[in-house]
Amino acid sequence: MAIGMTEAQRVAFETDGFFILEDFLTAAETQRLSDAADEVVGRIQAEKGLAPETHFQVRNALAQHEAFLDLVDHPRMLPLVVDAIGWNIQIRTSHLDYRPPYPETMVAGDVGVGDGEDQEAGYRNVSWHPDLASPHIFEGPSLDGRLPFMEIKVFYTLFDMTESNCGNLWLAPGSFKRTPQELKDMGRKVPEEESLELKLPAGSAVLWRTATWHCVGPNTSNKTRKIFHMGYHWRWLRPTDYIEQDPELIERSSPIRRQLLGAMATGGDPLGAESDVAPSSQYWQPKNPEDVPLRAWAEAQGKIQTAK
Ligand SMILES: O=C(O)CCC(=O)C(=O)O
Repeated sequence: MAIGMTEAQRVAFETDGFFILEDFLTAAETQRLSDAADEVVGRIQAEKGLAPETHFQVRNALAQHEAFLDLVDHPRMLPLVVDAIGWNIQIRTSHLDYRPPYPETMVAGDVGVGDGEDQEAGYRNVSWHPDLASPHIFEGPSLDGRLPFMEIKVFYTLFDMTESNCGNLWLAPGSFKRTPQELKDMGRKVPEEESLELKLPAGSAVLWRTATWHCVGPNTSNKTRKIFHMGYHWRWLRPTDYIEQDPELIERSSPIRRQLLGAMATGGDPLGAESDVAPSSQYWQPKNPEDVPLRAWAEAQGKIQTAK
């Protein structure tokens, strides 16, 4: 039973692989996140001596600013996340992408093909791809060559992305049901009629299956692309951005946030109560309900919904 998702959103998620929530964040939330992006980027630029026009991405960005951390369990997004992927979850990755306008003389390649000066200049992630399909991850044996459902991300726009060619995220609706091989065979060119350039106001959100083919368009506008992705996957997979989050961060987090940050309840042994003779990863089949407080939360939400 859905605790947050409408029937139309469920159908879009199953059919297209995503649904869009325009103006999801309040103006104050968007401003706080946009300011946080500037602050974090400014700090990293200063620390690393990067020029202001450098494009870069910050991973495990949730640990860089409280505003980003607060997106982990955003009260209006969490029900949608749990409806999409369940309660036995944690953060796989959180990333901020900061992409200043291209230099005026730069000639962008075809959208998502990775053949232009922008690609050569290191503007990463422009090419069409599904996530998790590299030879190291899931290009192993599979029943029919398709990717299993492994994760979702929530994409947040922290700048006005309503125009074309301002570093828009492109998605190919329904492509999570197609094989990565098919995309390769297409020369990584997705026909216009099979793709969608997202044009969204600041503060919008998109909940999407990351097996959906996606790419980032060029930024030939005069504004900086500032966006955030929060990725959720199952606790029995391994995160990419961290092994363990900072103990101080875990210590001051609520139980649900702790779970999402990949931690056990305080004092819990990750290998269970009989770890000496019968170790059993509590990331697989948690015995202590305190290790997965999101379950009780989801059940309580369900009851509240039913009672209405
Ligand atoms: O920056 C973006 O919006 C997309 C990034 C991306 O393609 C990825 O992380 O796989």
